[in-house]
Amino acid sequence: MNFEQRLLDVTNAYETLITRKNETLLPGNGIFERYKYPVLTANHTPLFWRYDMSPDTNPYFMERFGINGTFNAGAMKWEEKYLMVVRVEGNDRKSFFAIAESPNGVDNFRFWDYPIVIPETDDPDTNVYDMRLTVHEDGWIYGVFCTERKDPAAKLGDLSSAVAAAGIVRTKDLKTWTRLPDVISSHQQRNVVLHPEFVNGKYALYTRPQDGFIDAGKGRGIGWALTDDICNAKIEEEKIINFRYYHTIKELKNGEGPHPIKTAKGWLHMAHGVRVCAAGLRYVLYLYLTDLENPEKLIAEPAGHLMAPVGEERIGDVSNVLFSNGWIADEDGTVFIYYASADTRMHVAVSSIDRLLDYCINTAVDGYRSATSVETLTTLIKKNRESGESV
Ligand code: M1P
Repeated sequence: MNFEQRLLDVTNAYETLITRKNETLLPGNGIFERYKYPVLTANHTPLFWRYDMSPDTNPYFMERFGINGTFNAGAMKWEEKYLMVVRVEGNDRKSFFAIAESPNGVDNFRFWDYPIVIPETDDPDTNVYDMRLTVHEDGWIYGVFCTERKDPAAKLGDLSSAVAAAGIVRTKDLKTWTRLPDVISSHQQRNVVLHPEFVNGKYALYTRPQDGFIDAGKGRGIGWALTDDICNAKIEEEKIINFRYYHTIKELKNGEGPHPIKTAKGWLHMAHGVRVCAAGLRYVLYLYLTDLENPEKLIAEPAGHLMAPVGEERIGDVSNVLFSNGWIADEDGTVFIYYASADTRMHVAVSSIDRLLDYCINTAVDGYRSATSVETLTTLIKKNRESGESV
């Protein structure tokens, strides 16, 4: 095998992939538009991460550091570029964070040269993932992520049980990140998100209390907690603001996505809901709206999911999963929803604040019974039939 030829072939394939123009999939459902191609895959990671580029030490030009997936990315706008802080997972199953940027938000994402260095605490993290970015009104950019460590109480021979907690880093330049102490909580925590504004002079956190590493257990949904000091964050009083319900898309568990977007009609939230079925866990995305003055007060929640996995999105390392912890609202109201499929790759869907609010406010709520769904549908059919507007 010829080193030079492989280098050329692999480089050409990489450049073709990275510069491929993305295409909107029309007509869509009117609420958002999906795009044809994933915006990030393992193959988008730089060749100089995966290959030793020297013919002397890598004569076969083979991968030396395999990348398994690029998913669950936080997102923000930075110097007119669309940025994702991506969960990159190596073939060794360890996740780390790396930034990828695009000039337009839908294609041409390129990784920065180096991954983010997350300083460790005295209790080193085994795995870190799913960072939510918050540009807080205190002037810092925060990254709140899940830090996972082996369960010290695991039985002998149990090499799976783990403990999840919320880690926090902050930065002003996205290059140097300072680690703050992990959030103190009496529960395991994942999907902790920092609200961008002070509430009653305090930092506000969206939480997800869980009894075990996977199970929400008695945790009844997405929580809300205030803390005085983000440098010693503590979840004391935790109020559930978005509940799980029997026979819904979130009967097993749910979790806040990125921090909510502030709109004229309230805080617009995206979250994931999980149910269990014969095929395993099914993760979908849903929206809800809370009050502008009291972000913990629910004011609207359409029934069911906004997005569920379709086509290729259904397949991957953890099939049947859509997960989102990043979105960007442009000044003109365009919303870029960055979502991962099957713990494998990143996609984008585009909508607008107006459309997402319309969806949130004017879609019927869940009546929790088949009969109430039939009532909702019948009302719509009658309206269309009687107005003569149906085709
Ligand atoms: O594998 C699906 C998801 O499982 C977990 O989600 P949750 O926090 O709701 O339990 C996380 O590990 C997430 O990263 C992953 O995508």
